[in-house]
Amino acid sequence: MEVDAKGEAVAGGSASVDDWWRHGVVYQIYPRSFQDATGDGVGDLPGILQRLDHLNDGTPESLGVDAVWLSPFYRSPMADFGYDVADHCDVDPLFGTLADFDALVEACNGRGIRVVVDFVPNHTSHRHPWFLESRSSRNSPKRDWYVWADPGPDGGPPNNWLSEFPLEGSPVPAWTFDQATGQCYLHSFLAQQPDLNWLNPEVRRAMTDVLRFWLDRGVDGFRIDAVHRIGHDPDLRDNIDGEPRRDEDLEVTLEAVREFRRVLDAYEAKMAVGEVYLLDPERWIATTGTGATGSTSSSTSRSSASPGGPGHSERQRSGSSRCCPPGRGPTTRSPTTTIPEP
Ligand SMILES: [Ca+2]
Ligand SMILES: [Ca+2]
Repeated sequence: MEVDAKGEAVAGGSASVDDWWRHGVVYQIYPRSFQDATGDGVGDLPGILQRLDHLNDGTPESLGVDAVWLSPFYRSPMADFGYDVADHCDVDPLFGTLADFDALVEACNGRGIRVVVDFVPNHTSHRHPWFLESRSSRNSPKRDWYVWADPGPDGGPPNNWLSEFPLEGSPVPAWTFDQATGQCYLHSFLAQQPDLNWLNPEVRRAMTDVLRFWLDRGVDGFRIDAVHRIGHDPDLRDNIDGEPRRDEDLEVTLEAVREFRRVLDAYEAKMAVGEVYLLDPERWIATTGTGATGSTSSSTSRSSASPGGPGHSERQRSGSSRCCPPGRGPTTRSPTTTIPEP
């Protein structure tokens, strides 16, 4: 059944409601700047609620969007404007409350507007309770939820992997030394964004539970942040010129993506799209089976599509030398930085 902008059933339609994401117009909302309803100068969820007529009031006078994608509104210290998540299952007070979110979803659904939210799987905030626990001791039950390694023989980083965020044009190691436990932790982005260890099944379960949390609250899909960074070489070997990068492992990533698909398939008409930045399409096609044969498996086809979405990392990459071409891994070693205090 198709529904119109006011949520009323309409006859016909060019596509099934189940594949709304194929033909629908999706509008990104950056909550911080969209509409401030509380008068503090920062946009918020109630502000979005006030503007739904602008998005789709059922007439040609509005934008007529089919779905909104909400950039992160989760609890966060905002080191990376919300892409450093400290609680995946709550709304940051800056943006409102879970009740505000529920009200927004209900109002959107009433107009036939789907709601897509951001999912940030590669890392958490360094203030996330999981990382605080992981960091507390080498024997912590959550130690292995993140990627910890001894410093290199020279006291520098464990390997030559670099953060995606250079500092004033200079490369920054993807490792930060933690004085308390004498090891370094991996962060593909800011030091305030420690990478989760997706090789750990407990991490996979915890993060897929996050998907279920929002699906149960009525969201229609996810924009998956930096999904290509989920996996990494378990042996933490250096990147080497001319070889596939080892700080982003395609196979482990695809296992996770297939798991996301299984979670979504337990619900009706849900979708996900990845922020994917891979410069080696031949390897991608060889691994996924997509491309010439058109035999994309349902487990991946809807979950890993868009090359370089307009997410935070793309924004921050612009103006900086983001990374090397495929197989052009960085080779320089630099001293580790100091762990940011919670
Ligand atoms: Ca506000
Ligand atoms: Ca990672």
